Amino acid sequence: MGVVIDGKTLSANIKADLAERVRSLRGEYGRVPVLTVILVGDDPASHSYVRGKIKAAAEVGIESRLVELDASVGEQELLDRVHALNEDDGVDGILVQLPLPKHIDSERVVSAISLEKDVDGFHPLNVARLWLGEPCTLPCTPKGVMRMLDSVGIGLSGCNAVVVGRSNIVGKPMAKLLLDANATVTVAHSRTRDLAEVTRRADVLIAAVGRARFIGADMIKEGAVVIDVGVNRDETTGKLCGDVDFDACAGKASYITKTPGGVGPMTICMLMENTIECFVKRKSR
Ligand code: L34
Repeated sequence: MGVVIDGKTLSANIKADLAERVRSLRGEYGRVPVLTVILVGDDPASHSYVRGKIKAAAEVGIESRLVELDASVGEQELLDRVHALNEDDGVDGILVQLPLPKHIDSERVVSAISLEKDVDGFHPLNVARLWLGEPCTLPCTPKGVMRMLDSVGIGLSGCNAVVVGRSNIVGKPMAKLLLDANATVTVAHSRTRDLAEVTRRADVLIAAVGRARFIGADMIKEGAVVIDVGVNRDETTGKLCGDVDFDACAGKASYITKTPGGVGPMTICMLMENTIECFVKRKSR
């Protein structure tokens, strides 16, 4: 049985350190960091994730504000909201929970967030900086995965890392962070030929496909490190499950994460860290 990298415990430990940091920042600057989350529509998953963010902020001592907008909100109204928050000196971080309704151009909205308040690291200039190797805000999920690997001392240099999934918020930045850690990185996806043959070569496998229990035991190598980024709802049981068939893979992996209780809580925890970093950068300008 592989060792479970427990995102819940790790994130709780990191949040305790962040709370300490917020206390000292309050002393130094006379206020705590402020995070504003914009949530559009009534997608239950988005609501659940945002609740997690608001709760984590409270735990860490970050002040959070939630702007809830109807799914029918116009793009211009949303852009106006973002602009107002950009101008508000009392707001340090702005997050627009994705996905947005189809009639809204998410790229346009994300680009409207001021660079210094982009706590997700999704702004095109942050993305460019990431790929150029310049200082930037790292996207929360890949950052959290790297922290999980680091927490158990996985040596990435020279290893074969395979990322399954090529989204802008997970797959692509994940590949770049692994590359920076000197892994040999393969990005596989829905069109990859003989996917199992590719994933079986992975010393470190990152699953970010969004398909319930897609990665089975036959797709991983004995002793592989398996990180499950997926959060899916099982059609029949209604329970959350990952992209990895945990029960099938746990015996074969050396290290493995669970869903829930794995990458999700780390994503939220890294958001808290990014909010603090944006606050400090703004204050020390
Ligand atoms: N702007 N949009 C923006 N930033 C993000 O960083 C996200 N993401 C993804 C979706 N859209 C976003 C998140 O917040 C995914 N995501 C996210 C965050 C938290 C969790 C899962 C996904 C999480 O906490 N998962 C829990 C279970 C939560 C539940 O019960 O619903 C877990 O233990 O995995």
